[in-house]
Amino acid sequence: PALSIAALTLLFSCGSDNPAILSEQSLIPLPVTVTASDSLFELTENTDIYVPQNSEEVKGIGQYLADKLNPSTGLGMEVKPTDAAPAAGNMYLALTEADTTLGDEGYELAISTTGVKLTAHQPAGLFRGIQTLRQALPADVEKSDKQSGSWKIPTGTIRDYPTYAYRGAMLDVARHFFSVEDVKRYIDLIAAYKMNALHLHLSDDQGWRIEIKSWPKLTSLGSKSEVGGGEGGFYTQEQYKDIVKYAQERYIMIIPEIDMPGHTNAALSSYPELNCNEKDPNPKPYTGIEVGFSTLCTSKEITYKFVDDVVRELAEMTPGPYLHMGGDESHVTPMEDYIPFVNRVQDIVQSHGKQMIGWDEVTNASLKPTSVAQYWAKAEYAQSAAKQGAKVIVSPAKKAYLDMQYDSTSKYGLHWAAYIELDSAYNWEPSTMVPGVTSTNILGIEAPIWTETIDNMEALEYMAFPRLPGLAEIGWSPKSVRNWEGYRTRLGKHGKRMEAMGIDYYPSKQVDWG
Ligand code: TNX
Repeated sequence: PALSIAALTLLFSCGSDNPAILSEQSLIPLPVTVTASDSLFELTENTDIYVPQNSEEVKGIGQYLADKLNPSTGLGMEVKPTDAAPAAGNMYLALTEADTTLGDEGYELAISTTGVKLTAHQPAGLFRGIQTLRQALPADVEKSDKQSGSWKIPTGTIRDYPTYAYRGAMLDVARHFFSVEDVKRYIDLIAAYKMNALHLHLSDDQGWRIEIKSWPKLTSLGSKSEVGGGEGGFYTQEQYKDIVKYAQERYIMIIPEIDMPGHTNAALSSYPELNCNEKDPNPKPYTGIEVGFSTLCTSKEITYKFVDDVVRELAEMTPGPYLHMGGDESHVTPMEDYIPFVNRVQDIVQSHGKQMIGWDEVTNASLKPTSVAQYWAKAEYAQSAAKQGAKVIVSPAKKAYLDMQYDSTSKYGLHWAAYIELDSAYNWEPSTMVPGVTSTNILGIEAPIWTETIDNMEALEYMAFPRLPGLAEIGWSPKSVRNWEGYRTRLGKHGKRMEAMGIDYYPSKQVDWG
């Protein structure tokens, strides 16, 4: 049967970045199900955003939506509490007690000719659904100043929920410091792809980036260096709490990392008593990019006083359940010292009511089932975590490291693990990456970015985009709906949207950017 005249008219009346068919929108991550119908809903001057009367939280989410759409559309949408479904022409956010199958982050987005209805079991689901709604609108909606044009959304219904509970990004603010504003921008970018965790690598050999009131020299001395000799920097506790709140409003948890016992030159040079006083009793600030040369003195009691104070202060200002204690590349800590150290750090973290995450080497110690190992290099460490009943965050350096160069011509980045072009970053599956580490062992995936070679947002975004959206899709979308060819096509159409978002992405030749 031929297309109806109405459908044909619709097909030809819309710009190519906004096809009239919901299932042909370049949605990233791809939803679990998309059922398209062949009409459009148009936002107009009369459109408002209705929210249930009884929920301040949903009202806040409605306001987030209004703040996203109003600058570009100029439609001045208002958030209006109501106790019934609104009249035709509006948008409506609602929570459903009954639809428990949507889980903590799932949503149903129903777009009809009479309006938009977004429903979720939990507020986080509404927030995730709004990200889909943004992508169903023309790309220009992402611009920050008023655009001409009409604001049509293809009709249909999307039911969607994540495959993995944890979908994170990591930002190394130790090698090069990034300001609070930069971190907020990165939070906004990862939120658009439904990620729900930002892991901040807050300390390393080159700098200590978080105020610890009981050990003030960590920042008065230890924050003033970075790779290449720049001025460094740190977050005050107030600034850190502000980042946490900003992330929370986007249903993203902050996971602070203090790396130990290695990667600690900044702490060791601020407090020489944390050294074992053997070869280098008073290390200087470090601005190079070597790894594995520093260690806390694991045999001194003061080291555990230090760890306890740092963990206590971090735990007090971190609402999420996890603290990341590093544990990677401790090449100068003998294994017989490393193991009891990690075990004791794990107890300290637990005594402050948190769960420990560590890089995969921590599986050499005895992990509690509440602890999490972050797989980055060694399959047998991930397997050991699974055997010990601990969960695994999957972030293989050769697939998920956003600081790896795309190819040998990339302006920034390293290539010790691999060159990672878009197809390589996309074409892998967490549950079959390591034999014996399957979905039940996996908490989720993470896309880390180390910043030895990256010292500004443009460079950061160039390395993260467009690989990060693909990694977000691996964590969110079921394996059964994902494939490289389909993703490549969607990503091509998504280029304009990234541009509208002000993202300076890498225009890979693997993609036809249209
Ligand atoms: C290895 S990955 C590290 C980092 C470096 C990174 C550079 C990991 C747990 N440790 O210290 O920054 O390589 O790609």
